[in-house]
Amino acid sequence: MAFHKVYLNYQTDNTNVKVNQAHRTGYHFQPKKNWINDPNAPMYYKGFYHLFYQYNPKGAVWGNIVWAHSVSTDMINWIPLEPAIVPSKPFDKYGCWSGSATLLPGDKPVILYTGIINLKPEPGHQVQNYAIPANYSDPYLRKWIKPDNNPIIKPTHENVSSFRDPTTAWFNNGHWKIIIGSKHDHRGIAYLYRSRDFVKWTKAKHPFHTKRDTGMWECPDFYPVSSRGTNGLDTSALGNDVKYVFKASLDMTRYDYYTIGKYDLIKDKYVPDNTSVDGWAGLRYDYGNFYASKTFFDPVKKRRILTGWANESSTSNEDIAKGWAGIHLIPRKVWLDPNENKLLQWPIRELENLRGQKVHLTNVKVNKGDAIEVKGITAVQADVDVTFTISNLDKAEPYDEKWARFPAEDVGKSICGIRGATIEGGVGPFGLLTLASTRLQEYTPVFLRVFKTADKKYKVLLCSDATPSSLNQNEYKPSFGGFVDVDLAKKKLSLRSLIDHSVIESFAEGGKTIISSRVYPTLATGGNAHLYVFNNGSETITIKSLEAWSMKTAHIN
Ligand code: DQQ
Repeated sequence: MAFHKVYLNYQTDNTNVKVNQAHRTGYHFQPKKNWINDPNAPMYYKGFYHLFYQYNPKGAVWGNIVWAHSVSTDMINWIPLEPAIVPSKPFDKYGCWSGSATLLPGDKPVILYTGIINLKPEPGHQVQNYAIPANYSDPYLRKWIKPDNNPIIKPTHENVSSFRDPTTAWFNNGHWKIIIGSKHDHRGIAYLYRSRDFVKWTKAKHPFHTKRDTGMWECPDFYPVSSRGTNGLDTSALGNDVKYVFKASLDMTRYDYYTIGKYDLIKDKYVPDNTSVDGWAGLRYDYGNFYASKTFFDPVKKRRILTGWANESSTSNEDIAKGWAGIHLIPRKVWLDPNENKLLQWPIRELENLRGQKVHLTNVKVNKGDAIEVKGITAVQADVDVTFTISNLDKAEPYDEKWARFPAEDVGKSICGIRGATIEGGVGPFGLLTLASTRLQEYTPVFLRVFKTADKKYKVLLCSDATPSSLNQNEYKPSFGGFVDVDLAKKKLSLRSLIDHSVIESFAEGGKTIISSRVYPTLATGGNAHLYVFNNGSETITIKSLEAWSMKTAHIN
């Protein structure tokens, strides 16, 4: 379970290690070398998108954490800048951990972040600090000042090592408000703090939200979404057509969970809807490798953008040998599904500017046992979007009602893992064999499987299974899965996969269910990688339409 590990010990400087580029991505965000984790303080300022991120300047495992900084005009191509916030003061001497940006009136950015003031108790004594730009007229915001009145928030409870990751602030009733992730025993907690001036903060009497048995809540996020259309809202937005999203990154599972709910302005509390399960049997942004994400409102295109971190699934020794670890997934636009029970997510349109050579297939039948190669694109670095039609659903396998109560981890392990891409079904498994070697010694299948309940309702499962992805025995190769909330009346299902050397991001049904997998093929690399459409279900399916593009390499850092 390599990507669940956090390495607390500092790694010695390995800047002389030769960086192995074989599994580096071509269009995903990553620095030239070394370790990265959480995205921090994404924002738009004076013509540039800013991204800060947790970075170890000295090696490919977690440690020596600073806020590295890049800017972009399209969130796909990035220009690296000097780290913006590095440990230097008593209030952040042992680390500058995650945080967020808020734009104060007059377009004045301020960053809140967690400082580590003592290595004991592990993983460190945590306080909250602020930082402001040294020069507001610099659109690159190169230099940041950490005023001497820091820290501005200290833990008031005994749990000083579980008090971190302040959110973007929102404003109402004369106060700025933020939440900070924490826990008490096994109870996950988001503490609410209020301030009139952004410097003096007071803890609210009641937590903003809390849930038993969920452990430490890292990187909480809270934001409004519109129930009318796909536009995003400013974080302070209120109104009748507004619902709210609360996300916690659960340290116990290392996945991001969210609920849709209401914001009770009288009690200043978040209340999840009864259609949203709170906790680790609940909704996930991504049913694969995706953690410590953050959103922000993009005022240029009036959308809310979500970015998350995907850790490696390789061993830390392999990471040290290759000289880097961690990528960010492609930023996604997020908005509320019209039925208001979940979010929809889609890669930002700017990504499409990297599309090159294209192939287009229509109305191709895929019979049981077929694997049809999609030729004419660079399969190792591609974007593929396919719509399948199914003429008959009668052969769908029976759905087991106990699956409805499975947390996503069990859906992946116990359904996708056991009924893999090669296990014959009725309707499905069908989908894509990505990063496949010539004789299929290696491939990562991304596939759909249709089940039928006792009362004749259909359930669709999306799987992304790393088990056959690599001949290398050392890697963590999980089977990931998530059900897709879709009405099969039209007998149509869509799947889009972004394939990039060691990552596959797959979006079912226009972004209802998403799975990101990290894989490390030994044969299916570079020009030796192939892409197939396959079907191992007894029911023939049809590729109604398939568009696939070679993706150009982005200019990243
Ligand atoms: N990563 C940061 C913490 C956060 C964790 C440290 C989540 O602030 O809780 O690098 O990955």
